[in-house]
Amino acid sequence: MKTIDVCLSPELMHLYDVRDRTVVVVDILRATSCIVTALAHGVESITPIEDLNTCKRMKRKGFIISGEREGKKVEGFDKGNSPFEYTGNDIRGKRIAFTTTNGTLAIEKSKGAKKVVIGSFLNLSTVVKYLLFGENNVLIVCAGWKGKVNLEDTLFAGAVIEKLKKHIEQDCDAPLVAQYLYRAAQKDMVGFLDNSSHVKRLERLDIDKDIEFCLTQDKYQVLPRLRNGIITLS
Ligand code: 3SL
Repeated sequence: MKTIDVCLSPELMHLYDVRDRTVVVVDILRATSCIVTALAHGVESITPIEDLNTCKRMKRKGFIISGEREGKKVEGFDKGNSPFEYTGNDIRGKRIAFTTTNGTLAIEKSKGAKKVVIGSFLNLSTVVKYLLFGENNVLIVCAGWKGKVNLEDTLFAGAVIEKLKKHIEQDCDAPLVAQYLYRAAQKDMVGFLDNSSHVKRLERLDIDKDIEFCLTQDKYQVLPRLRNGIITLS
């Protein structure tokens, strides 16, 4: 039987050998939710970039430059980190260079994996189906917040594990932690996350609608994959 594990923070990546695994990177609030939304709405590709200035320079190469620092759109950037900015016709067929505080870092740290896919609640069932039929062991990499664990990414991991529980063996206790949390939260995820640190941070930016949107399950049936440093659907 295949196995699944959960890396609760990118700081713990050194504990995992990902060379033979499929990695699912998740940053529910809000980077991977934005990536899934953008690709579902016709973006050609997303290039995740760790560093702000490198991302800025991509403008000259014809990219839409986007992302956040401290949750806010960066000065001079075309777009920020709200999924609602990635639903319009203006992004159709475009290439996006994307940098965020935690999400793009988690993607960067996952690059050595056999396969890397992008997960969110928005494409939960599509991710689950892919993992179910894939041959590799699985690692879910939670982006967390500046190296610390967060609730929303752990809940996503729990949701995946709950759906795969009859088909995949858990590697250690982190998947169990995630699964138990998800069971406690699943009936009212928005309420469950009310006291979480990132929801509080985002509330200060007055973007409750982003939080609700990012917790919506199965709005899209897309599977973004990272290949050669670029995320696409093909
Ligand atoms: O850290 C990240 O990658 C972001 O998604 C954070 S925020 O939701 O834009 O604050």
